[in-house]
Amino acid sequence: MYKNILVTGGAGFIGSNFVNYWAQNHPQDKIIVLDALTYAGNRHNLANLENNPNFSFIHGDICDRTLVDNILEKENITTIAHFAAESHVDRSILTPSAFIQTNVIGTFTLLESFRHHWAKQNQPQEYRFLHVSTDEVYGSLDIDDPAFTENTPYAPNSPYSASKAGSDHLARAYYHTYNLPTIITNCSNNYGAYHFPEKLIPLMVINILLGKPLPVYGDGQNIRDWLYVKDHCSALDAVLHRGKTGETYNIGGNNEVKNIDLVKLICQIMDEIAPDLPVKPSSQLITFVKDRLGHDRRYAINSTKLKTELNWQPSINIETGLRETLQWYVNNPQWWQPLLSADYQNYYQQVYKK
Ligand code: NAD
Ligand code: TDX
Repeated sequence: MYKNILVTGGAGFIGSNFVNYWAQNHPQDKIIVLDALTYAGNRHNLANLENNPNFSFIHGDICDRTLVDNILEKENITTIAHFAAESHVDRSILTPSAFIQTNVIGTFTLLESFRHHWAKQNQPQEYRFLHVSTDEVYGSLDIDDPAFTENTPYAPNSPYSASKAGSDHLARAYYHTYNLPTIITNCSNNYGAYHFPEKLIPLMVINILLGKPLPVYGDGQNIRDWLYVKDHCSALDAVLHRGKTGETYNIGGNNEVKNIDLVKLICQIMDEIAPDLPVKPSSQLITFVKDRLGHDRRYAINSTKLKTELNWQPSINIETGLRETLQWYVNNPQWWQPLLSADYQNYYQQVYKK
């Protein structure tokens, strides 16, 4: 059966990669993007689809219940893929309230609206509410701890991860209480094209191109499990088509890397692929700076469940995916240059000039 799929946050990093992926792999499905176009939303990410008759874009807020009700009814939505969120940990430390509003109240609004819509259609079994979440809800691992599984207790440590944990609990409760067909995914750190400059990888790449310092927090020994964004999209495809409602699926890249090693690898690849760098070797720009407050030491995802039950695994390792990603930033300065706005500079000053 064809889907009418509402993608919230579809103009952001992962959301836009997902929309582009979905249009390519499921061209008969209708895609409706709902996005508030915050600083992190960018319509250019969806430029390829502007003339696609099965794609439409609605500029609006997921907290607007009337708007969401109207979209679900008018577009006869069968599936929600919910990406919209405030997503940056450093911003959640500076201004947590937006995280509670969008991540908790926004998710609640969508769940309520979808519940009523689903009930009006006599509770079709094939409807889905896919709640896209993060490994950060599980807290921080020590170096020898086993990776997070779906049964790891929640222990969020930042306002961001606490707000995502709250939204996960709501999605879970709506299945348990109303039998609403929700599925939760908890994914590790993504990287790829259209990643907003504030996040580690694009920030390092852009600063190398501009000859600016590369700020590594604390001792640089924190570990993240990196997943290529297109592999995240294929995992969500597997979950939407073959996943069981009421379940949680962990999605990871099986690519644990220390921040400092990742930054050095980025420098090495950039020295090879980028012509005329202002500072070369670019590793000279690495600068250790004050640590992030409450900085989680290590994340690692065990995605055995996804592998064994849904036959999914990542297709690309970090070296290959990183090379492709870095080349994309080198080739597309017209995408990232306008994002380094006065507002962004102001944010940058607040985080890095403490
Ligand atoms: P992002 O910040 O790049 O994009 C968020 C998008 O949501 C933007 O387009 C923004 O305009 C939109 N948005 C924000 N508030 C909104 C609102 N109130 N109403 C409508 N739209 C709104 O985020 P991302 O990195 O693409 O992350 C997408 C989702 O995946 C998030 O839920 C995040 O928690 C989760 N996630 C991200 C990662 C990662 O590494 N980036 C890893 C795991 C999970
Ligand atoms: O300037 C920096 N220097 C630095 O050392 C920045 C921006 C980050 N870091 C460190 C902090 C983290 O240990 O790099 C690591 C990665 O940082 P981010 O890119 O900010 O990602 P993280 O905090 O791990 O969260 C990301 O992955 C999980 C996404 O932003 C979240 O939305 C997702 O849920």
